[in-house]
Amino acid sequence: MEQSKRTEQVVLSQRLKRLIVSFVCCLPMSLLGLLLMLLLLYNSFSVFSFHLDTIPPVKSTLSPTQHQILHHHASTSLSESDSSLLLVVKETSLGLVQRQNDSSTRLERRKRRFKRRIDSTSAIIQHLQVKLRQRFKTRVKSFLSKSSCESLFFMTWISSIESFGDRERFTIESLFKFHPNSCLILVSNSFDCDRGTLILKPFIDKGLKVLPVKPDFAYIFKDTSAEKWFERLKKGTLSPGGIPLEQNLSNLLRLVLLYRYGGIYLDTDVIILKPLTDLHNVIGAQAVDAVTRKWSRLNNAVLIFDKNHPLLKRFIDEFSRTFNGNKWGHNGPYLVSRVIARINNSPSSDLGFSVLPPSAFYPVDWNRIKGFYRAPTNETEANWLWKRLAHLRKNTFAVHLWNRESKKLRIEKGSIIHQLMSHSCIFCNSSSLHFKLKHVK
Ligand SMILES: *[C@@H]1O[C@H](CO)[C@@H](O)[C@H](O)[C@H]1NC(C)=O
Ligand SMILES: *[C@@H]1O[C@H](CO)[C@@H](O)[C@H](O)[C@H]1NC(C)=O
Ligand SMILES: *[C@@H]1O[C@H](CO)[C@@H](O)[C@H](O)[C@H]1NC(C)=O
Ligand SMILES: CC(=O)N[C@H]1CO[C@H](CO)[C@@H](O)[C@@H]1O
Repeated sequence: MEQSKRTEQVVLSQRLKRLIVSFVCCLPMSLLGLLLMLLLLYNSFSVFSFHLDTIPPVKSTLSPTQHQILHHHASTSLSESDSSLLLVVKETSLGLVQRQNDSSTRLERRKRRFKRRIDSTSAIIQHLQVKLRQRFKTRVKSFLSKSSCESLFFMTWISSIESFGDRERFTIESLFKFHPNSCLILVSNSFDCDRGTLILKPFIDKGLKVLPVKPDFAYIFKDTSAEKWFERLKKGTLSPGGIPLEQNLSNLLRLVLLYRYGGIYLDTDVIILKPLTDLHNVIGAQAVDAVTRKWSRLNNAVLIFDKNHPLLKRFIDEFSRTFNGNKWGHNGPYLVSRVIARINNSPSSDLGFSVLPPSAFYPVDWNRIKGFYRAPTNETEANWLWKRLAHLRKNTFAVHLWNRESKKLRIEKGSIIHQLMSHSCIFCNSSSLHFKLKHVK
């Protein structure tokens, strides 16, 4: 009897463990908190009702059968809910029952059993927290060791999975089109779930190597100046500013990921046009001065750097030092421009990197991107389009689509974007196209 109950408990705690794992992995922290709170509430109610049921009979002398019932009743109502947080309530209720000190040894035993369960449950939760923290590190490590990666790509998605659309998926498609033997680590708080797996399934089915993984910021930022910045942010001594934090975290995350692992970072609104594997330690200019022909603004949508590159360290230091969550671009494109302008002004420093011209990654400015989505309407426009296309094919590695500037634009058949997508697709069924893409070899 006792034996079978114990095995039952083991099974129960194992089931609980699995349940918690599956929940914790897929829920944002706030939801998790709410869930635990609800459980707590539910539990306190169940304990309350247990009192009402059982205390009156205790006052009178109990027959053995009633005893059985009480015992049974108590143990089921108590084993129904499991969580270390809830057990505080149970202990108090147990004290009340014990005051009746009818069958006190049995209650003693039960109390010990609960105590064991408290310990085992909190151990599970502690273990889980450690596991969650180690998950990023170990998963990335095992992914990299078991896949032989010709090159390593990073993308970040610190946003809901629902907002990861067709265009974002196409960035992955174009990346693998020209780097079929590379690896992609998709650092995302929302991708590490069923729905994310579904989006990535076609790629994985094709044997392409992609790992969606939740960021462990404490681990990723460790031993960089970002660590202190993150600490301050967590403690609330740093104002996150009026702007959503996601983009700013993404601005920092890309720098630190490359610093830690080295590789190629891509924004999720980029179409790759050719292999990037010959590029090392490069950043792209998005604009050049019309007179001096020198760059006037750099961008951080595409970054290719070796591990531990000193320029990345400068970027990270600058981020931690000057973060301002209220100014658009301050921690992103303006940051990289600021840092490199400073380096160029001190001629003694050679950090070993190149600035590529806008044609490399930003061949079209954000305020002209519309033209790339339109089909030509007359011969003049058609001629312009073919010339532009030939130039792109020759000089451009990737086209940045400027996020919101083009998000709602409809891709017209025959437009530049249509032609580029036809050339860079693997599945060629992008739903942002209202017609079928023809596969171009
Ligand atoms: C209840 O327990 C106390 C001490 O634990 C004992 O002194 C008392 O006699 C018990 N009462 C009954 C009714 O058994
Ligand atoms: C495109 O094709 C892939 C692979 O066949 C499929 O998994 C995916 O659902 C398709 N997407 C659309 C939008 O049709
Ligand atoms: C072609 O169309 C554009 C815009 O629709 C117009 O501005 C341009 O004048 C046209 N050119 C010719 C030669 O018709
Ligand atoms: C300082 C800084 O770059 N803040 C950025 C935070 O993210 C928002 C977008 O969500 C940007 O607009 C801000 O520029």
